[in-house]
Amino acid sequence: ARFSRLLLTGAAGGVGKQLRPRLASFADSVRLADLASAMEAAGPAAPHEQVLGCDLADRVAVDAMVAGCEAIIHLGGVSVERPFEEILEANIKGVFHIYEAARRHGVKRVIFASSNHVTGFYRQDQRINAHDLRRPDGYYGLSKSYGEDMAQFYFDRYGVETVSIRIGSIFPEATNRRMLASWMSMDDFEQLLRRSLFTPDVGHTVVYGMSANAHTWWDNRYAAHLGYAPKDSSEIFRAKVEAQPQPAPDDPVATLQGGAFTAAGPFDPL
Ligand code: NAI
Ligand code: 15L
Repeated sequence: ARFSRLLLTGAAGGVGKQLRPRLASFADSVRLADLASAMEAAGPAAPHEQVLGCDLADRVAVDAMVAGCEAIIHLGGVSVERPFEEILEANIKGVFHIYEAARRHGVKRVIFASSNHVTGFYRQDQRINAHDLRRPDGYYGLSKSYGEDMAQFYFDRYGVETVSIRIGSIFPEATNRRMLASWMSMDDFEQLLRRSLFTPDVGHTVVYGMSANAHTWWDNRYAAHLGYAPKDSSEIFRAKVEAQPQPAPDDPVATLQGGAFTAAGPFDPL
C-alpha cells in the first residue's frame, strides 16, 4: 500500500531530516514543509518531493499546504519546553489548523507526533499505558495532550483517523540513563509509522514510541492492533552511559519519566 501524496510537517527538524529519504516507499509524492527559513536550509527537492515554507500558526497557509495530500505526518512545532505564547502559536493553533485542513480536504489519516511529556510526571518506577491519566510536565506536554484530544474529536465528529505516537527519545544514540528507557531508533520509528499509516480502522490510537529496550516505562497493550514489533534496543549504549557521571538520586532526571522537562520554568514574568 502507498499513498499518492503524503505531507510531512517539521521536515527540516532533527527527526524530519532523517525520515525524509525513507518516505519514498510510503508515497508516490512527498510534500515536505517547515518554516520557510528552516526549509531553505534543508536542500533541494528530489523528483518525488515538493518543498514548502509554511508557518503552522497561519491558518490559510496550512490549508493550502494540506490541499491535495492523502495523509499527514505532523512533526512540526516547538519540540521543547518554552513559554506558553510560543507553544500556543506553533503547537496549539498549529494542530487545530492541521485538523481543520484535514477535514476540509478529506485527509484519511494523520500521524500526530505526540510526546512522552504528556505523561512526564509519572515516576520512573511506574509502568503506564495509554489509558492512564495524562500528567503533562509543562506547556509543551500540555500542547501534545491537547493535540491528542483534538485528534479524538476529529475522529468522533468527522471520521479523520489518527495515530498519536507518544515518542520517547528519537536520537542517534541514547546518551543518558533516562534515554535507556525512552530511546527509539529511526528504523523502529519507520516501522511504527508504516503500521500507523497502513493498518485499517485505527480510529484514534495512542501508542508509545520506543524501541525494544530492556527496561521501559510504557505498556502498548492498547495499540496491539498496530502490530508494532520493534527490533532495536538501547542496551548497545548501556556501557557508555553507565561510565558517565550520574545525576543525584533525587534529581528529576533520575526520578521522573519526563526528566528535566518537569523542572523547567516558571516563564512569563509580568
Ligand atoms: P525539531 O525541533 O528538531 O523539529 C521540529 C520542526 O518544527 C523544526 O524544524 C521547526 O522549524 C518546525 N517548526 C517549529 N515551529 C513551527 C511553526 N510555527 N510552523 C512550522 N514549523 C515549525 O524536533 P524533532 O526532534 O525533529 O521532533 C519532531 C516532532 O516529534 C516534534 O513535534 C516533537 O515535539 C516530537 N517529539 C520528538 C521527540 C524526539 O525524541 N526527537 C520526542 C517526543 C516528541
Ligand atoms: C521530546 O518530546 C522532545 O521533543 C525531544 O527533544 C526530547 O527531549 C524527548 O522528548 C525526550 O523526552 O527525550
